[in-house]
Order: sequence, then C-alpha cells, then structure tokens
Amino acid sequence: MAIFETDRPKASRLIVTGAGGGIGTAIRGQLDHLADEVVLSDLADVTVSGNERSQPCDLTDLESVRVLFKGGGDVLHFGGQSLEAPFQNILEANLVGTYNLYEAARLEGVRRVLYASSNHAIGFHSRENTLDAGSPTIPDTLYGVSKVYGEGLAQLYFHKFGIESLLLRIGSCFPKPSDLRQLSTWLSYGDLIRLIERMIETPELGCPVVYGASNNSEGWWDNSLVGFLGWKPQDSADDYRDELIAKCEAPDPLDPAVAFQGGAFVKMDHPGSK
Ligand code: NAI
Ligand code: 15L
Repeated sequence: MAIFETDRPKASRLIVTGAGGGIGTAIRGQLDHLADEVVLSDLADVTVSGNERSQPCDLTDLESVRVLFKGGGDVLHFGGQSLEAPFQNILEANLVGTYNLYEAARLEGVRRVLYASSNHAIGFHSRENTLDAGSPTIPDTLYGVSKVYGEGLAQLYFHKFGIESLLLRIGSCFPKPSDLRQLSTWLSYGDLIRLIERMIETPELGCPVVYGASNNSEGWWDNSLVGFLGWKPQDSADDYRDELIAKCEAPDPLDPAVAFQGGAFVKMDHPGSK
C-alpha cells in the first residue's frame, strides 16, 4: 500500500523515451497492440508509423517531461546515457533525467514505468555467482551507479506514490550476440517485447527487479522470484554459440573482463577528475 495512494487506471497510451536509440528503434513499430496511442520521444523527432506519434523532449527539462506525460499512460524509459561517460553527462541524462521522469510521472498520473536498468548495476559480481532479484548491487562504473540510483528512485515512487515499475537489469540487447560474454547476457528484441506485454498486462506489478536475458543456457541470472509475471523468454544465444566460438579468441580466466559479470566495463578508464 502506497503512502499517498492515487488512482492510476490501465493506460490507453504508451510513451517511449529514448525511442531514437538502439532499443527504441528496434522495438518501435511493434508496440501498436499494447495501447491506443504510442508516443515516441527522444531529443529529436523520430519516424512514426501506425498509431505512433513523435514528441521530442529533453529529459533534463522537467516541464517538457510533464508535457510529454500529460494525461498519464505507461512509460518505457529507454532514454539517457547508455555507456560510461564523464560524470557531468551521467548527472544530466541519468540522474536529473530519471528524477524528472519519476517526478513528472507522479504529477501527471503515469501508471507504470519500465525502467531500463543495466547489468552494470551488478557488474562487479563474479561470473561464478548466480544472481536473483535479492542479490546486492555492485556497480562497475559511474554509469552502473546511475542505474542503481534510478532503481532507488523507482522504489521510492512505488512505496510512496504507488507508481509501479519493472526494474529491468538488461544484459546485452542487440540484434544478435556478438561476443562470448553475450552467450550469457544476450536479450533478443522479441523477448524484450514479450516482457513489455507481460508488464502491461500483469494485474499487480509492484516494483520487481527482472534480469533482462533470453533463454541462454550459459546465463548467470535467475528470474524465479518474478515468476508471477509469466515471462518466458523464447530466444537463446545458444543458437549463435558455434559461430561465436569460431570467431572469438579463447577467453583468459584471469582477465577481470572475463572474471566479472560486467565484462569490459569493470576495467574501463575511470572518467573522474584529474
Ligand atoms: P542508446 O544510447 O542507443 O539510446 C539512448 C537514447 O536516449 C538516444 O537515442 C539518446 O538520444 C536518448 N537521450 C539521451 N539523453 C537524452 C535526454 N537528455 N533527453 C532525451 N533523450 C535522451 O541506448 P540503448 O542501447 O537503446 O539503451 C536504451 C536504455 O537501455 C538505456 O538507458 C541503456 O542504459 C539501457 N540498457 C541498454 C542495454 C543494451 O544492451 N542496449 C543494456 C543495459 C541497459
Ligand atoms: C549496457 O548497459 C549498455 O547500455 C550496452 O550498450 C551494452 O554495453 C550492455 O550494457 C552490455 O553489458 O553488453
């Protein structure tokens, strides 16, 4: 029970931030069955089809985000800084941007948010550990820290204001796996869309952590605590295993990028002050 309960009816509108990015571009055009209207938003206009409409918005500007969310709806939040970067970039796009997103959601009556968190929120876990929704976060970058912060904001806005969020710690969401690590972390676009469908249809979502990976036999993440969602990934990086083994160098187990789940992010240059 939220402290300040508000009435948030099932949405007839789905709003997608970051609609011009890699994931947004891959999934737009495939969301029309989920709402009467799909609003695609990024810094600039994006191409639309069917029941889609484009509405540019800079997430760092609260008033613009309020205009975007006016009338409420469900939100897929893919907009922001998606890789390690200087702190100022992380601050604006992910810390300020995600605060504005939840604050505008509260003020404009948004029902649910898919928050695109990342495996880099848990990147310093050893690959020998299987993680579930209760595992502690150990971010591997400033970027990963910003994802932990976003998960915290989502939890605050759920427990205080009843805005539900699916905290999706995405592994590697690309057209196909491109290296040996992605045999564990790959999430297909089809499985992502199937999860979005479950997020919208599940009667009581709450604020669960979900690991975003397809049905990969080499996976490190256990989603059994969120079985109530009924999400069954159907694709698998296993189908690309032979191709990847033939083209990639054998991994060195002593390399931190191989020992830890975050891969190369754990040893990226730290973009701190000199
Ligand atoms: P991307 O970098 O391709 O797209 C991000 C989009 O956000 C861009 O189109 C950019 O213009 C927009 N954006 C940046 N700052 C903005 C601002 N101030 N206002 C409005 N829009 C802004 O990223 P991608 O790969 O599509 O990922 C989407 C989300 O999923 C990101 O939050 C990323 O951190 C997360 N994620 C993605 C993974 C993947 O494998 N693709 C893995 C883990 C997390
Ligand atoms: C992420 O969080 C990034 O946004 C994406 O570009 C990939 O690097 C992904 O993680 C990954 O770990 O493969």
